[in-house]
Amino acid sequence: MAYQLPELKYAYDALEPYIDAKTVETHHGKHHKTYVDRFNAAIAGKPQIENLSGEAILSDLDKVPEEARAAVRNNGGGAVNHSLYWAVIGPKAGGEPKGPVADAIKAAFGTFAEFKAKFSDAAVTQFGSGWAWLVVNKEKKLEIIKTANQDSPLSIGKTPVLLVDVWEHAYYLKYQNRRPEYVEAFYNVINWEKVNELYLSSK
Ligand code: MN3
Repeated sequence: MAYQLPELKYAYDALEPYIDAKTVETHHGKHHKTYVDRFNAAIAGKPQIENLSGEAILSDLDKVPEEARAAVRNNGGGAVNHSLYWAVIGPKAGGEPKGPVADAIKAAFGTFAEFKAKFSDAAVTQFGSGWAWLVVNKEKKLEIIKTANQDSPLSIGKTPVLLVDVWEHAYYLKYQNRRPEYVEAFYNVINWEKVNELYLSSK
């Protein structure tokens, strides 16, 4: 069963003015699609992995035959990370979290403002391409991490509940080199209901 490019649940322009339509169209239809296609090519004909979910494969890269491991790590990461990215953002979103994840954020970081400062710092200071993440760690606590390239927290035993793409392709058309402005705008499109759902299912 090949990995599928998920359809967006909103229009390309639905995240305006925070993320522009052209960026969403290119990011989903070209960048994400390419990761999906290359991921499928990398796992095709490999019985150890080809019927596993993308998440299961990334959670145990040792299972991947060595000659395919780099391609799977990069393109499987690209496929799965972007599917989650589109799911945790949306129109008519943003604001402050509610429910259990809001309580967990307060427990881990003190206040929402402190969480925001730390998450933004991770996103802005990730050198080069990569992601900043809010993850549930092995102790079932929330933690902020960053990863390079398309590396997934799943590969180090952490479950993502929120992520922001800081590859230039995620913001360059609208923000050019102003990554901090993109990161600040990103809070307006976070779908906290979905983040809460991911948090609850991680426990
Ligand atoms: Mn991207």
